[in-house]
Amino acid sequence: MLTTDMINKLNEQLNLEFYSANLYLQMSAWCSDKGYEGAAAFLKAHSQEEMEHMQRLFDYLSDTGALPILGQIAAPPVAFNSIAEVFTLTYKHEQEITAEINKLAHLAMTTQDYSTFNFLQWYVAEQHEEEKLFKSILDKLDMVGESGKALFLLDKDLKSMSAVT
Ligand code: OFO
Repeated sequence: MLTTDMINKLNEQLNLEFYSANLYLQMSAWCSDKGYEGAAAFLKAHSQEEMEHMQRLFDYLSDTGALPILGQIAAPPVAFNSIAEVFTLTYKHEQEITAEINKLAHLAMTTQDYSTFNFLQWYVAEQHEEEKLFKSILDKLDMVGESGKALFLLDKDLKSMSAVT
């Protein structure tokens, strides 16, 4: 049995995961529009992963007898200055999500809600992977620079990564 506070906070996270999915899907549309088909495929695949993050929270709430509530989801940005800006924002966004998951884990621990604490461990591990993944893309961008040729190669690389994210 979850506390009302925990139910509210898990629902907030559920909606945040929806936002992440929309953000990456919108970024995917921008990339596709600019001809970065690899980046578009990568972000689209990642958007689907975010929907799975949302679904896990939905199921956990439901399975513990609470009501998942789908609220209003903020509109993501639609225009970006460059592919570097897109991936700088994704990394920043993942860091923000990690901070939210950490807050949730802290609440679960300090209220002795060990079931939720255990449930959240999957997200703790996942955020570690997500930050690592997005940081690796930023590192590659730093390494190759932003010439047309460099971006073409990075885009090809992202295409191959889209199959494994
Ligand atoms: Fe990208 O981890 Fe969920 O939001």
